[in-house]
Amino acid sequence: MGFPTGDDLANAKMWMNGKIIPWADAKVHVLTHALHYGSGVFEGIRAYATEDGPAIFRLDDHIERFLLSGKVYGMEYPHTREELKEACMAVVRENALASAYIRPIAYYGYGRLGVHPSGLPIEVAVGAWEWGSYLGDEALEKGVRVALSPWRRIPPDALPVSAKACGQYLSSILGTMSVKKNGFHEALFLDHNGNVSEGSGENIFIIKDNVILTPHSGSSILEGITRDSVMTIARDLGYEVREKTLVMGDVFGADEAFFTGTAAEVTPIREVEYRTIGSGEPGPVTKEIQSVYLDAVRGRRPEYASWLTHVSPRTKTVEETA
Ligand code: PPE
Repeated sequence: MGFPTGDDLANAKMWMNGKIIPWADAKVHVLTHALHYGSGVFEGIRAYATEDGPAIFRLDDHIERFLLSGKVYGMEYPHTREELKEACMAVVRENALASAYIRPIAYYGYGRLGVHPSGLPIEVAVGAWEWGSYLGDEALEKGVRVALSPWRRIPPDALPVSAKACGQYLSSILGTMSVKKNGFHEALFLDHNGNVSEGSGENIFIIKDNVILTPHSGSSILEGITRDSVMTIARDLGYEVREKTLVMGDVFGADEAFFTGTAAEVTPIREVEYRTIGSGEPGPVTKEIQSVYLDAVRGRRPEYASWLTHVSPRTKTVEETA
């Protein structure tokens, strides 16, 4: 199943404000605050098929970031951490998904307009569907072609970049629209100082002389959970990993480069701004890290088992048991 459409809708389910509801009923009013001002926060989480059924990757960390993002924008969710985790499991279970992309969102709802959001309801919803390769069918295997966004990343003194807020994706939208029109798979952003920042929905890593480098948190990046997982995996494999300021010259001179993100997983970068990275093929270090990551998320690496939350089977209601 791709993004649920047509026939899928007949049975697809969403979690909204504490209840499982039909997909088609998960609606908002056009005068919802978040639609006008981008006043929402969200998460992207993946569940993978494992030998023991679907398991959600780093669920606790995603829910933690979801709560922190909300806190930045003054949203007190009317749900506990445990209820939010259960909501993520419920959408996988209720849609009978073997693997899934899970999208929690919280936003200022309908009440009145005007920028200041006081007194507005906080709506929380979670959807799930199967989402294959984010940057194209052959992206994981063959790598992607990247161009620079003509728009720079939002500086950290303009918006708190550690919060995953809806409004800041306008920057990502402008960047991808610009580079996709020219046939590239993804946009790479510079920060307000002209240093390398991140992709429209991914963090970037480069490899030079077997050392793995990635922009540090001061370069207007969302500190990705996949980025963190990959740093752990790389160090466990014996590589030196450094977070530092990177400039475009570092990217052009790299032996290898790749993107990380929940949706993009570990995607090799084969070209940036018409320049081949390394040999132009996904490099050996990238492939090694990608392979461990894709195994870890599927429960094939016992050392990373604590990153997985297995989706428990639905407990039957009293009526169903009777
Ligand atoms: N930077 C940005 C701007 C970003 O959106 C993401 C995730 C990351 C870095 C990587 O973060 P993490 O997923 O925690 O490793 N982007 C999400 C949304 C993509 C979308 O198009 O929507 C995602 O990967 O789910």
